[in-house]
Amino acid sequence: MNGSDTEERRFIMFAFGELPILHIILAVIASGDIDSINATGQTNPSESEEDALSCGDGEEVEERSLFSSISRDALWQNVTTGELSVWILDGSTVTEKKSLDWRCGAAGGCSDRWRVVETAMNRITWYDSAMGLIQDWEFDYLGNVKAGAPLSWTCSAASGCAANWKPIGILDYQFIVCPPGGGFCDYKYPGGLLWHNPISGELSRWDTSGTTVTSKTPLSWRCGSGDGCSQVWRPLLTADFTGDDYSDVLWYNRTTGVVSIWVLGGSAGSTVLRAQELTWTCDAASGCANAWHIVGAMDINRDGPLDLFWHNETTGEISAWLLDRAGTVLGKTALSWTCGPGCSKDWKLRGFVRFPDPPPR
Ligand SMILES: [Ca+2]
Ligand SMILES: [Ca+2]
Repeated sequence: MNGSDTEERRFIMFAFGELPILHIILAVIASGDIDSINATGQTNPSESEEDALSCGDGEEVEERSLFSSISRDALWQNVTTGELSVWILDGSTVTEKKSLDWRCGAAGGCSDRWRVVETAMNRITWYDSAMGLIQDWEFDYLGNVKAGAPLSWTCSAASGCAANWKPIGILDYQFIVCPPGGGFCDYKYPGGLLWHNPISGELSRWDTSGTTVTSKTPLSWRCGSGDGCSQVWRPLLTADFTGDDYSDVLWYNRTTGVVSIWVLGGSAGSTVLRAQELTWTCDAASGCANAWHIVGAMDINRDGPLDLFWHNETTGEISAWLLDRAGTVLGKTALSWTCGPGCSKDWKLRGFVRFPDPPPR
């Protein structure tokens, strides 16, 4: 990002900050498709709710690294009941849990269709592979959820797209405006969404402006089945591990246990500059890869670089590898609460969010 981009985006942000932007968003919420991920049927918040949620002048957060460090709470989904619950974290200490008022579970078929692609701040990005929709939920300090409009492009089963392409994560979050009273934050805006085709090996970023997809750009490297890459490597998530505001792609080879980060850059954030391996591994031979799986990235020790989180569903432990920006694992730390067999059967850790603070009294 260069200086002129920064200024332009800041201008756009403040211009929108003076408008009742959520009214605009709510006016274009798609109708029927939201029902499938909204067990309470609240597809259309009342006018009074819209008023309460409108963004006014806000706090500006522009650094991706800061953005990452403030997504600090753990989001859980109960795949049976659909409940969404957030562990509020103070460092590695879980202080309490809070619930969202919408659900997505097996009842009604929601969790069969919709899966979480990304979590960040007070936002959950879902993908419905049947209809091909990418759609956000946002929640406020009370856990009240509203759905945004879906992206303008889809990747559906009917078109054949969903059989070949998988969404990996959001790219290049830039600006966030949060109202001072703890309402919904406004994003200016995810720069894109990364897809992977494990057959052809292509990775493609949809470049987005708001919820409009403006173009698509292939990454400069591939990982497909022809050379055996996609049989052993899985792209698990996108996040900025190097602290340069460009999202990177995290890959895991559970056989060898190697975790590798494709460091992205270039003018469009689509050039793979290098692959950076972490200094610790979690392989199959030692039993590690069977016991542990990667659940997200978040800066738990507040030193800037993101840390990589793993969940052991047998012991219940949720443990982070503490990273620097060169891929060195400096140590590990575990959350104070666990989710073992009685819990992990139904509850899945989907990533990290920031539960908004309540308004000042
Ligand atoms: Ca980066
Ligand atoms: Ca850290």
